[in-house]
Amino acid sequence: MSTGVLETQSPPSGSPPDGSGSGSGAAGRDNWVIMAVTIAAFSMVAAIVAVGIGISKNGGTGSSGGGASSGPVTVEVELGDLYIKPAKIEVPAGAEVTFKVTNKGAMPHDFSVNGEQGTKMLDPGASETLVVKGLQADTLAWCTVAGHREAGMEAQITVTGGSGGGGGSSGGGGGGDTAAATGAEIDFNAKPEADFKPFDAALQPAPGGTEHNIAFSAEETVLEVAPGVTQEMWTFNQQFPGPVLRGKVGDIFTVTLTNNGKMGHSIDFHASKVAWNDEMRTIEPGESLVYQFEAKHSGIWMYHCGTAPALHHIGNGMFGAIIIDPPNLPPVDKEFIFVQSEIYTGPMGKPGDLGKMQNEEWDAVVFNGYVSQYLHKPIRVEPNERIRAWVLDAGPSENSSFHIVGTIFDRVYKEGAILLQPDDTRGGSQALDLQPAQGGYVEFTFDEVGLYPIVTHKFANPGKGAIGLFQAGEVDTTGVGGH
Ligand SMILES: [Cu+2]
Repeated sequence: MSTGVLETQSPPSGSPPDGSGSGSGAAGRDNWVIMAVTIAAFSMVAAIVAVGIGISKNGGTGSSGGGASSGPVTVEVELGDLYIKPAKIEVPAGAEVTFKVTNKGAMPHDFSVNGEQGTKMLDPGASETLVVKGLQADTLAWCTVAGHREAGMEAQITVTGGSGGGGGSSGGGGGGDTAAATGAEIDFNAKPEADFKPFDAALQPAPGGTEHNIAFSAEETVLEVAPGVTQEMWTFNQQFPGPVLRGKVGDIFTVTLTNNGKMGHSIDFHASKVAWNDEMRTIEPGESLVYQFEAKHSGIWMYHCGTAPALHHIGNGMFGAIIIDPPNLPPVDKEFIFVQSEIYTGPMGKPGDLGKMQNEEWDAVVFNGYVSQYLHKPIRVEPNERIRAWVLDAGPSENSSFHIVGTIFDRVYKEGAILLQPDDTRGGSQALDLQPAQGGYVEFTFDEVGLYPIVTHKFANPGKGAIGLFQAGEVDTTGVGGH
């Protein structure tokens, strides 16, 4: 019965793979970054166009309600994924208003007037009648499920007649951010603070023993995801991505998940074969569950929160990698891990924007949870070392064409199979292609002292943060990305 947490990768507060600090202007690299930034600027124009379309699409849904001058009024309200109909409601000042609210969506929603009076959380198909009396000023109503309001579940309530609009809807609207707009903006040229510590990409070997007992805490954690940009990430053990777990085929993993957060969460290990309705069930704040499985197949697997809407929980950072070593995995000099994912910014310090996630409008694509972190802190290795890089595409929606500029992969493993081995009869490989929730590894050496960019060759994305550097040997890096 071995206990203890598996070795885990550090979050951005861990130590860097190797000090190396800063960098400098190898001329080729500069051109490369200029190219990436140019591409980023171009794609930003595309994003603006897309947002424009989104706004016009969200236009009013017409109004309803409003009846006699100040007699009782009934308003039928439909909740869906993710809208409120009608989006504009008119009621007479001071009237008794009966909202007949029905959830026609596939996920739970509620309807809260001004954050003060509302229905209970309504399961799909459920209805509730809500009576609100004496509204005197314009106000808003919304769904209180995290992210739903930002995604469009907000209705305007206009009060007609009476002493008039103006005034603060009794308390200024309590809910804080009225509209998420476009979320926090990432400056891809900004540099992190001098004491920035990247997520440690160095991967440790699997610990000994065949049984692994692991404590996981599900909770919301405000983290920096780009220089000066914080988001409320939904995390395992306060990390984005979550801890890296490792073992071998036949090992037993016993994971105790405790929900220390403020909303329901769950966990789904792709490395396991267990019943979805048991181990993967959602637990409420304060609850725990034990998720035990035998690792029957090797691979690099995704684990993630699967609570609805899973897109929001994954898009907000609730995932990680578990590596089950293939039998006879050859020794190498160094191993690293890169988990690629997108970031869809919400307002500063708030959760990511579900509406952007639904439209695949990511603001950034990152390796190990932070924009361009290994550009700022290159990963130090030595020439001619054999290096294995494990890669997982966590998505939730974007694929990866993992590539390292200046080398060739001579051994490639993807989704449980060796695709390529070093051999005089075989060629080389330039990119590992992964769809969301797929993983593999590549092996390579660097033949010369110098800098080697790490990218996804889906070239809109390096300019949005999916870029880093390996530094092979002593290189004058004054000025590269750093300080
Ligand atoms: Cu979750």
